[in-house]
Amino acid sequence: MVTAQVSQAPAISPLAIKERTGSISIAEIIAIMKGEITGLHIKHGFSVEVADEIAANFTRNPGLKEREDGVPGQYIGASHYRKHAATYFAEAQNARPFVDALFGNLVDPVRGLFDALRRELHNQGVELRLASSKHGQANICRAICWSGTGTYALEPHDDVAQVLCAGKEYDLAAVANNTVVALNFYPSMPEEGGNLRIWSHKPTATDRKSQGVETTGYPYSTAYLDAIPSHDFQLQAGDIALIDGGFIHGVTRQSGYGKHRLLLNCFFGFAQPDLVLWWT
Ligand SMILES: O=C(O)CCC(=O)C(=O)O
Ligand SMILES: [Fe+2]
Repeated sequence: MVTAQVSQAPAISPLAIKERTGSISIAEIIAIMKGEITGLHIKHGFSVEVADEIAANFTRNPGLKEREDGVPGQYIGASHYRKHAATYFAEAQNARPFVDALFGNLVDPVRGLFDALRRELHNQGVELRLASSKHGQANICRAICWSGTGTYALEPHDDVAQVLCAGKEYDLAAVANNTVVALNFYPSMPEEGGNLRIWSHKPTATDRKSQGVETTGYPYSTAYLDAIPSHDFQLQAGDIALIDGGFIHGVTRQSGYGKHRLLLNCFFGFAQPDLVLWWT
């Protein structure tokens, strides 16, 4: 008897991409939350002066740490990735003064967006708040500089597996049933490289199992992604990008020397029809 090794080609999900210059609109953010847009790139979405100041505050920040969870990078703040709720919320609390120090006396553009979205959702009868538990509350963002040295500075991954597998002590686990939106502000970018690449594929639990990334969503192999079309966001300091974090995405390596690539990142989405949670 001959047994054939059947390997299913990854399903292609079309990308709905919008790129423009200007200020971000709340309607577009809500369109991503509802799955109507996959990726939104706002060029010059926040001021370059503010971007420069945040980048300087990152470099001199005493809370700067090396990641020790298998994802190469330096960061300020907390990541819930592969952590129990008690650990995550304790880390978030400890890091809060360092996250605040990123903004110094500036008007924080991430908090500005959070407040504007909260007002609009409130008008629609929806509450927006930071994820929390008896152990504490999430921060508004984390700052990260990826340091992978292969093809990717940050390997291809999805942001949903880590939410699906968050323990029941997390209120945010329910967001995995809806769109997990990743919000990215770029205070510093290299001249070349450091693109945010998104592939036309939204993996299912079966896909993750086949790739051995059931609980992490990280990393997908280049071979797995080979035949899948992708889109590169070419970013500059002062840009904002939002994506449906369920689609596989990664960050291309920066070429040459020059400025480092710095990201402010957070996640949000509907936990219930009348509740949106926000975390890092
Ligand atoms: O650095 C980026 O542009 C994307 C970051 C990202 O995908 C993540 O933090 O999960
Ligand atoms: Fe991501």
